[in-house]
Amino acid sequence: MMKEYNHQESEKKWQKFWEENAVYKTGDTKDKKFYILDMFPYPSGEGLHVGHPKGYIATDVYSRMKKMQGFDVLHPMGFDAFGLPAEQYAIKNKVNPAIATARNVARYKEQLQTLGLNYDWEREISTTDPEFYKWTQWMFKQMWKKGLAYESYEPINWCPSCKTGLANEDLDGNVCERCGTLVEKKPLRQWTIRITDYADRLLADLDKLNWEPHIKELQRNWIGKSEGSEIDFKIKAEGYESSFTIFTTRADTLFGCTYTVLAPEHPLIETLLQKGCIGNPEEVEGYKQAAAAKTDIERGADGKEKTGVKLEGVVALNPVNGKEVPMYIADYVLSSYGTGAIMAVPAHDERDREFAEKFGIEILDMPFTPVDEVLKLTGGKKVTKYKLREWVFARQRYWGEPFPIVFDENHKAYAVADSELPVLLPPVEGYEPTGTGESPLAAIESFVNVYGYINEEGDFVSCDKSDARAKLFKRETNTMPQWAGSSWYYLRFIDPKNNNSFVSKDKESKWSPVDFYVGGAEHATRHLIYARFWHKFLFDLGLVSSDEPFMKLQTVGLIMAEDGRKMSKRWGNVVNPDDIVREYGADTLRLYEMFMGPFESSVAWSTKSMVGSKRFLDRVFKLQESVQKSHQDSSEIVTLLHATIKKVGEDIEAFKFNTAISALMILLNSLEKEKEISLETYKTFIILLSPFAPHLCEEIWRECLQENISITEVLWPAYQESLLVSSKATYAIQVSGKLRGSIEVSTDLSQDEIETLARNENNVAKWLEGSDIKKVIFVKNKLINFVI
Ligand code: ANZ
Repeated sequence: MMKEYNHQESEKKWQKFWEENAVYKTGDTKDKKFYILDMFPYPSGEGLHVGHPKGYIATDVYSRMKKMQGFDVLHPMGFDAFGLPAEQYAIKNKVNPAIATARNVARYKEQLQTLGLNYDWEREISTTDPEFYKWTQWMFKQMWKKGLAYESYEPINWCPSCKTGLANEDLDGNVCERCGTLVEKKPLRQWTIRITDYADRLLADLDKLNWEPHIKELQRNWIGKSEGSEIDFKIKAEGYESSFTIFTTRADTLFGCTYTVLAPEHPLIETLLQKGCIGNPEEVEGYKQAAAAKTDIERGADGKEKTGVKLEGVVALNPVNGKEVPMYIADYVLSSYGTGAIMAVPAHDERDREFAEKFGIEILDMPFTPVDEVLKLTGGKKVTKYKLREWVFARQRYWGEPFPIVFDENHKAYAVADSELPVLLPPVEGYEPTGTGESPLAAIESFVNVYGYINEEGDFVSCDKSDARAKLFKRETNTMPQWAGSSWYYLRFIDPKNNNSFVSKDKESKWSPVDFYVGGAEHATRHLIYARFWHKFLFDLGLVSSDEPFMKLQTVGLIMAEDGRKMSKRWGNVVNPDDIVREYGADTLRLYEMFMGPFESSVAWSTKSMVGSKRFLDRVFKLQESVQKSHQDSSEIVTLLHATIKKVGEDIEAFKFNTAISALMILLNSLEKEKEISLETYKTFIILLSPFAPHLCEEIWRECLQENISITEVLWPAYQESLLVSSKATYAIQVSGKLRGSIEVSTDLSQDEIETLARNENNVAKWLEGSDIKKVIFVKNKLINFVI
């Protein structure tokens, strides 16, 4: 009598075995490499729920197969532990963020390890580790030296609840993406990075990338390239001559321009007010102040009632015909876009029409004039504008990387010398944000005040106060945003312990770029833009060998709760992976999450279906009872086996895990019908299943089949083309009579098996999601219709 499989015992045993035998150490002997990466998590205090590891399991399955296919595989994991979430957790729970982070990282890691994920933990990194952020600071310094990073004082988005300035990317509409509070505009001293210098390349190079089209589209829109013209308008005012430049994408409509608008922040308004040219200064001042409190998103929103004030006493001259047109200030014109001034053509522009109707301005429908003609006539020029804004890079918060910058008594900035890096984040008593626009670091004198001198390279070097060269400098006290470390962390995994550079040239050229990157779609216009920009900057310095960091990208569909809502503590519908692992095993969880539905779709968790995965694994274990060493399999079995090898390999490659698993289920059904099966066939089956259920398969491999190397080290089986099915049929798949897909299958398959395959076809699965199948109409070799 065969002994039962005990997942609790086996899973622990094999995890220990794998660790002791370092089977997950990154290989460095093969001529083929594969770098597969998960977007690393920030370790929140709540630990993982079953939704989090879906992507991790997928990269794990994929990387196991790649390794068995003879690649050196790099599959690392780390923690993005700086930033607001970690800090807020710390404040709420009244524990120092450093301590909370260490605790949360340990907890995350333990949870990930119980899932049997094959990360090379020797390469673990955390963005909060001084040995890591030393390089973040070093890279910022390079940007500063190149003039790409600069200090600025413009009004930026300010979250009154998080008490910090935010980048455009940190907003969700006009609220803070973190806490949902309406953001304000606030002038603030800050650090800014000229990401727009890279706008063109960020846009053009999207074409090189094997990314999902909708993610590329999100980036295209975020960058928002617009080709248009800049044209100068002269103004006529009492005792003052001047002009302003407008940006338009429709220079051909210039003859229809009946008024012009300046953004409330436009510098010309201030000048006109000071010169006393404006007849209604109080009204204009009042409008300016009201506009300052609104965000760009609020101001630019479609359908919002237009407001504005006419500038009395001044007019603009239309440069094509010298016609006088009135000037307004109105907040629908944004100072941050184009030139902050427009020519308004109410006959052709919806927003201008609404404004003109409200203010009783003439609407003049004139024939179009070719753009080139307009530009000869007016001296205007063609220009390109972007929606992408410069990257607001400073946060007035404690838990982030300090800047490698000091100031002298005249507020002249210097970068600190490389030998002074890292600039350590000092331990503090109170890390709550101050709300004053200063970070809590500003209150720590021992951090702020530092004696030193400027060396020959122009960098700051600290020295003792008594040193003859010593002068007092003040450190920058803002910290970097959460997105800093994650903009380059993938490079550090390649060479995590290097003290001389962030990555060695040799190792970088072997492993970079990341071949396959897997993570949440919510990063499309944040992390994925920042990291691409950062990488291009390093490329321009000759520090990395590719100009794009992530060649292929796959986003992960959410796992919803059983009630169809998002899993959240708030709804009390969270499923904890620890409970599932204990009761059903990590392999069951892994297999189930890969089988739930198409990888990119969001699917609701179902404990009942998960139990089905457990039953499947039990059947695989039991199948060994029918293994006969000398048995010859029938030709049908051999054919099916080879078709399965092909399908599982191709489907894992394409991240179609659910259909790879259904192919294994079909094979199991057929093998179970045989009285005996050959050892070779059983072994092949176990190898194909092992990326999904590594513990069970290792147990069978080593204990039951008495093999002497780990299953993680065996070669992936190859199929023989000549043994693949010759007779195939194509089924049209309908859902309630509407064609939703098709599949090609072997004619040897049973109706049940074909139905399983059809149900899991990606598009069909989407249409069936959440519905009960009332009836199945099956026409052999032709059609399956699921009636819902
Ligand atoms: C005259 C005109 C006539 C315009 C027409 C459009 C249609 P995109 O495509 O988004 O780049 N505009 C320019 N700068 C602006 C600013 N700072 N704030 C708000 N609106 C601004 O849009 C460019 C068009 O948006 C420009 O072309 C300008 O209006 C307006 F039939 O000029 B247009």
